[in-house]
Amino acid sequence: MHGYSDMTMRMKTINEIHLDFHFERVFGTRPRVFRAPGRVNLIGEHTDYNDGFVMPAAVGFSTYVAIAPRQDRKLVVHSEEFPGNFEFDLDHLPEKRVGAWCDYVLGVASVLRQQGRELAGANLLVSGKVPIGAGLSSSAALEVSSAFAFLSLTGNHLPLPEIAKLCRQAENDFVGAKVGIMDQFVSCMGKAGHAFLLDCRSLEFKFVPIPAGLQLVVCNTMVKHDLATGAYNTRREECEAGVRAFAKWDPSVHALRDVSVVLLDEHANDLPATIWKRCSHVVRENARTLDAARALTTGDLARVGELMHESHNSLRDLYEVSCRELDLMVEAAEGLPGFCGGRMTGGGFGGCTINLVREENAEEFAKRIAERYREATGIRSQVYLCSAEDGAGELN
Ligand code: GAF
Repeated sequence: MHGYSDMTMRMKTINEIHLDFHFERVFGTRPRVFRAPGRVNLIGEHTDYNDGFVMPAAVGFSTYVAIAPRQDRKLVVHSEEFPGNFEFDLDHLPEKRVGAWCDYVLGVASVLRQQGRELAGANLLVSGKVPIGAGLSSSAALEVSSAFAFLSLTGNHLPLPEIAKLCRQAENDFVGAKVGIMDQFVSCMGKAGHAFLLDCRSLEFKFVPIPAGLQLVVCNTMVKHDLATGAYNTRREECEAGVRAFAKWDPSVHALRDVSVVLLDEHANDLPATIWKRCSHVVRENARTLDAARALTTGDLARVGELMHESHNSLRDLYEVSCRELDLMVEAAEGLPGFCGGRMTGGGFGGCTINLVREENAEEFAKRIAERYREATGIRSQVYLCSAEDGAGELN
């Protein structure tokens, strides 16, 4: 991934080496270093916790966790970017969030312990390079890199989907954000050059190659969102209310995934308007995601673009998780040379848009969309030229 030049790529390597040295300076030993990426979601928004389909890709922004064992039962957690140094007694870990960034690390430790897995005293140094609150899943990147780091100390090996599940549980139960599995899963399983279509019920997935010559351009509105605040959890509760209603009409419904468009439309007037709007988004977004995976596979970018456009409108009007700045950023892309499709990405209420842009036009697109957005809002945005990257792992 790079900004307007290839600077970020070179910086990343320097950062990784720097993290090693920094750790040694602070803790006096050499660490092992683990990396987990953030993600963009091409389509399939707010479908994961409804047992539906998503199509994300891991991107080059990552969180790094350097770790080395301690002889005592302490967990000492520092960061290069985030404020505060934390020290916990492993045998008396807090049971609930302490209200700081270290909650994502603690949450993972706490779930590992609940699962009866051994935890060893450790020093950790975190370097978070995923923009925070931008909808690029900085939390999942921190959870997954922490999980890899903790497991390495005790030599425990877990299949990647299990790591993704334990990280989601950490965020659900410890941090209190009732997120689905998408972000943790893609952070673990991403593959360079590919998005992947994930069935969030069975966790079966299929890699979908991103057509050659296409760049992922991520535009940050600079409006921050916070998933742990109420709106995300409220959407989830509204979906659950929908499921309870549909299950009365059709007992085979266990999640919105099971609601067909026909059943949805039959009951358009039987549900409170807000609940119906939420259900309508999810049911149709699932269909759009499957359709988009087919279209991307066959290189039908015009169709992918249409589906992304419909997805954004649905998130804006039915699911009501967009905001003025996201809408303006989506509009700002329209008509720019090389633009194939765009929409808000992630939980919403701020954050980023994802745009599919022909590679040869990407630099110019980045410049022009930033100008248009600034004219419309007065806000100086950040635009990242990304490609799909590999999921989490250890650095050599
Ligand atoms: C956030 C959540 F973490 C995901 O699980 C998903 O629900 C997404 O919002 C919306 O699609 O990123």
